[in-house]
Amino acid sequence: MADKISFYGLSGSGKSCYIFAMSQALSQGIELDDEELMTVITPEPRQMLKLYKAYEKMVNGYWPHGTDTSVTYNFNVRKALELLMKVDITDYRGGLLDSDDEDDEDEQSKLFKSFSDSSALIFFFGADKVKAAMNGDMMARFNFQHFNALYESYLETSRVKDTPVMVVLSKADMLTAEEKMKAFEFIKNQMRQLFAKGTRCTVGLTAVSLGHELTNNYGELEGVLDVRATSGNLSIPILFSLFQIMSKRIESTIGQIENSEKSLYNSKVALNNELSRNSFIRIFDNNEARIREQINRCNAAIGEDKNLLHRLNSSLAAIKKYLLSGAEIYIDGNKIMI
Ligand SMILES: Nc1nc2c(ncn2[C@@H]2O[C@H](COP(=O)(O)OP(=O)(O)OP(=O)(O)O)[C@@H](O)[C@H]2O)c(=O)[nH]1
Ligand SMILES: [Mg+2]
Repeated sequence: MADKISFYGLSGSGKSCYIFAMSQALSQGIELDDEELMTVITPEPRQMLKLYKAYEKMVNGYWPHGTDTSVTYNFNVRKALELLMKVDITDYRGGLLDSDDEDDEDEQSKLFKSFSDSSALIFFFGADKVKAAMNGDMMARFNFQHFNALYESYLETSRVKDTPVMVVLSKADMLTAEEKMKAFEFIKNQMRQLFAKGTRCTVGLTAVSLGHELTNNYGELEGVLDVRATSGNLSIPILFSLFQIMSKRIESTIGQIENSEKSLYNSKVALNNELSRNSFIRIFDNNEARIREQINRCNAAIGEDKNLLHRLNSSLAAIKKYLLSGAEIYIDGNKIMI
């Protein structure tokens, strides 16, 4: 089954454009620290076409229209051609998040429910709005309150309380390096609920952009579009999510190995008991073959799981370095250093 990554952001915060650009960037693949290529590609030709067409439109100088229906994209993540995992990325229509229209209630409640089965929550804030909020714009500031309330609703309704969150400062090309640093501090301050110590949360903060000096003039795209795999931190929100999904998988694989080792131990004890039984009785009631089969099965499962664990651990190490070069990551309020 695919893991789920959910993107939330007000209308115009850049979610769809990010997905269109990311899907082009990551289909080319990124070379990780271990020199292996990681690719994120949709296995569905129609979706591939839809993503490509949207990108092509941008190349031809037009921004895509806002999203009026939420869309889920399916992606396969491969490292050196081996399928690491399948992920579904849901791009909720932005208008939904802050709509008070009664007609939107059903879809809205689906959005709120999506918190609980998502492996990572990605919050989008456009640089234009963050800049306005920093300059005192009340509505733009309210945007942060809105997300804090959204997170509160996740805490209240979700069974798991430690889903990692990445805050994405999108359209980062609108900011100078200094403004970007200030924006990071501002975001961390506005979202203390996530970034403060004692929260036990894993939280990431990154800035993404689709190019340089991009502007929107009545729908026309001007500036330099750059969706190379290593540009504009396009891979970072995805790598952050994968890092979490893989960490969880490592935990569960370790648990599986421990269980198989316990069964192996029990089977070995059973074999010893069997072999020490009276040989005359064993002619009529012999369990040796069955127990040996059990032992072989445990050994095979342990072997397979140890192989998987090794592969997951080495992929995780390769992703970690790349991730930390493009994002600030905090665990329980402490910044993780390379
Ligand atoms: N400068 C700059 N502008 C961007 C970038 N990405 C998106 N934009 C601008 O932001 C606008 C909105 O982007 P969308 O991706 O459509 O926003 P959305 O969050 O999907 O909005 P809804 O579909 O309404 O939820 C675009 O039309 C562009 O004008 C970027 O990287 N840099
Ligand atoms: Mg959209």
